[in-house]
Amino acid sequence: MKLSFRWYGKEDEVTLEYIRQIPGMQGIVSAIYDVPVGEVWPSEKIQSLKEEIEKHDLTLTVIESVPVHEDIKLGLPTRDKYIANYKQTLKNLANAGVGVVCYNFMPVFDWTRSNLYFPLADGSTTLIYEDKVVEKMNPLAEGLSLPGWDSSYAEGELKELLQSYQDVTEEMLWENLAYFLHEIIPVAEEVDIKMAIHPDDPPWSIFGLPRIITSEKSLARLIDIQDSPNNGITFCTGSFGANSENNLAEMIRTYGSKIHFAHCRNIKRTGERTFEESSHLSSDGSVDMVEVMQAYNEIGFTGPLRPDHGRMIWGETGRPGYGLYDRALGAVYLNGIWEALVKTKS
Ligand code: DNO
Repeated sequence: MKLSFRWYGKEDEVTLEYIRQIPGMQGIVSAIYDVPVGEVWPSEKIQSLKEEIEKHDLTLTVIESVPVHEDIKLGLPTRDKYIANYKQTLKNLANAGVGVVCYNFMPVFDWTRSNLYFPLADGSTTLIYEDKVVEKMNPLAEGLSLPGWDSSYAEGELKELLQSYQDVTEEMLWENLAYFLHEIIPVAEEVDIKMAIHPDDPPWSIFGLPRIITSEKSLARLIDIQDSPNNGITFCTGSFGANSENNLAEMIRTYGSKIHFAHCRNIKRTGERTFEESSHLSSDGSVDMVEVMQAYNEIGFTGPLRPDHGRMIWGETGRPGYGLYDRALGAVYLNGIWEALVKTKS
């Protein structure tokens, strides 16, 4: 595996200098953040991102993410224009040597939590999800915004968008995903980019919106749509792990060749559809990280792997889930497990 770390570009308080100092760190996971969703990413911007990263002796291993325009997810006639742009972005990324592109197919909202600053007993704070609280949240209320959410909607636009999803069923969302993949995957094959869909987080419907990438069954269906080495998965243990029915290690073994990007995050399930994001340590959460890493080791995983959200520890403040300290501890822990596995094997 290639140990990697997410970096939000030059605005990120967690700098490339700091990331470089994490033992074993090799790759950077990033994106172009100032191009509106649906437009083509210009080659110059991609090139300068790559150069900036390489100046710090790191490599751009994954794009997380090239966002999918809502018209594509809704299956509107305008989708073809956005799909054509998406293809061009893939070509531009391939020209810069990018090999893996992460994306998701969650309607409107990306990852969702009910509290971003939940105090843990050890004095750190973390992200938590409680379904009962989310059920009562109004995504249209002023001021409600989460770090993964697109906040560029003009007044009234979000309301309209939510209304357009009213009659979109899970089955329709699958059809729209299939349409997108039939268009995109041949281009990904041609330019040698591995597409890696991120599971829905949490892996169930929220705010009445359909969500489809939630379980082993969804992965089977995804692969079935277009069985190509370029049609793959970002395997996120935190997302799938929120549902105890998902057997993570088994899923890794089954879908191994389709996993192009690994997110290793721990969560502690604290009730029905309720969880806290714990440190990466197995005994702190519900995900057995050794089992997970063992499965990756068994399948001979050589792709990028990154620690995921961290708690806020040691007084750090910043982007929820994406501070430096706890993610760095996660990276070192994962790398330690990996080293032990590799050495035991040989
Ligand atoms: C959260 C992330 C997600 C992820 C997207 C991928 O921390 O894992 O925001 O980047 O869903 O498209």
